[in-house]
Amino acid sequence: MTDRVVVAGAVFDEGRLLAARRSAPPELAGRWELPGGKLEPGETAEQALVRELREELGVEAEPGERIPGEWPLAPGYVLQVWTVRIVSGEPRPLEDHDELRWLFRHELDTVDWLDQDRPAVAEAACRLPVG
Ligand code: DCM
Repeated sequence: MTDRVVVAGAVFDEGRLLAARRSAPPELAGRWELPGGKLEPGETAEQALVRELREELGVEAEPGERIPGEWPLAPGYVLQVWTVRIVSGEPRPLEDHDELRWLFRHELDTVDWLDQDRPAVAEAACRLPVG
């Protein structure tokens, strides 16, 4: 059976990457992730990403390129990541998160990323300016 896709955004702004701290479920709460969520039936990954970032952060986002790779989550789910540019709005933790942080490349290790997000964060880091 094909794995279900969870899409997440590597949201870049002014040389920083957006990190979001999960507030639920209890086993993931307090860990940091690239914001996103599950595809709904009939959605493309890009559509799901735009919807999720609107719901979770209150921003209008524009997906850019897919970050190469695909990472296993809970059985039956895989994580795919796209670079994202915010078209309008200032991200706020409206749903699923209780804190957001913009991190420069040298700050990426200062939050406790979900294990499954770490390879994607490392790939995203390559797209940030050094410093
Ligand atoms: N998930 C993840 N990493 C992300 C986004 C989501 O591991 N960057 C996981 C957490 C959930 C599932 O995917 O188990 C669905 O996410 P959500 O609850 O946000 O829809």
